[in-house]
Amino acid sequence: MRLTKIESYCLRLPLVTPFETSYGTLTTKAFDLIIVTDELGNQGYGELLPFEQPDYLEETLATARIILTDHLLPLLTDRLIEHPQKINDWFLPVRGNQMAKASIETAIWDLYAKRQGKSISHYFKKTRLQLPVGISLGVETNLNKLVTTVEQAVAKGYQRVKLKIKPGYDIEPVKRLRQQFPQLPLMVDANSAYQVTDIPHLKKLDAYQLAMIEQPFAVNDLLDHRHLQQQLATPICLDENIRSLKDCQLADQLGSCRSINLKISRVGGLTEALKIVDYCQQQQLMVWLGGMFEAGVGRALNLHFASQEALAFPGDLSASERYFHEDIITSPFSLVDGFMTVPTGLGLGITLDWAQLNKLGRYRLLYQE
Ligand code: OSB
Ligand code: MG
Repeated sequence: MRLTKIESYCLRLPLVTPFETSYGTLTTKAFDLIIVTDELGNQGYGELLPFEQPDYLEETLATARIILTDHLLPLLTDRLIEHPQKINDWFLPVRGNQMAKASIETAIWDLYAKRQGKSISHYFKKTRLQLPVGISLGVETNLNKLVTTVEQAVAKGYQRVKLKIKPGYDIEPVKRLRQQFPQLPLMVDANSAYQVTDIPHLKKLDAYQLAMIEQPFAVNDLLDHRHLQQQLATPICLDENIRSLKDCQLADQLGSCRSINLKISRVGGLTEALKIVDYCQQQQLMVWLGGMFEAGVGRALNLHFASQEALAFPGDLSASERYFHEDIITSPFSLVDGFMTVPTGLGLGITLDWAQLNKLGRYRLLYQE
């Protein structure tokens, strides 16, 4: 197949509740919807997901747009695309910038699946149709409010809770939640807020049966994580560190973690994400699906991907209404009786809400044959 047209809609969706992490507060998710069209008129969709600030990773939405239009699209537009697995190799001349790469790579996977008359799940192993999911909660220093929020999440059917922590807000909220919810699968995520000198403090978290501690140290560190993991019973999970299969292998072989938060966008797309799942299975390294506040298109992809039995641990994959009042697809995803349902149908199995896109989005034509 050939790409004949590439378009985007730039969107800004206000979050239902502001989300505070160790590095800042997010109130709006800005992202682009990428639409690719082939010579037969089929379309594929992907989301361009970096945040506007370079505070989670180096990429920002603005830098990713430039990388996409000026550097990635020229590597694609003259090509005959036999299989989306090839795209990663074509993008090799462009270093890093995984989220820019993933936006178009995932859109082409959707297009490819539709052309083949398949659901995107067809290309994954051992998929389920109903998934238990988790919820990621921001910093809430009022611990009574935090308990109420967790009660509500559990009542809605979320089967695992992740709490953002930072220095000065860690042991106390965890202790309180453990007292109130002795059996709840609970974990914490520090988004790189700690330093190696905090190891004695972080070891105190071992007392609370956490499923894991996500990314305590710097985004490019593996040695401090290894050092901590050697002294900690609780598994360390790496997020920001893992941008590729190589990163995953290195972290695993160094003993820097026992779990991987896998985000398709952070590793440059589906082809790489699938390789990481294979590796983790071979090595019996735990892997589960993280999130980037995806809207309907990214969330649909996440649902298909997380439905693989290999990703059994409930992901940061919540109902659409937990994030947004409005979405860009006609049937946003909900949580029913503690489960989310993977869409069926061709490709991602979703229908874009064109009225919403035209109301909320700013259209850009990126390429036309
Ligand atoms: O570290 O996983 C993270 C949100 C924004 C930035 C980074 C992270 C997160 C989350 C929530 O934890 C993800 C989600 O629910 O989509
Ligand atoms: Mg994280």
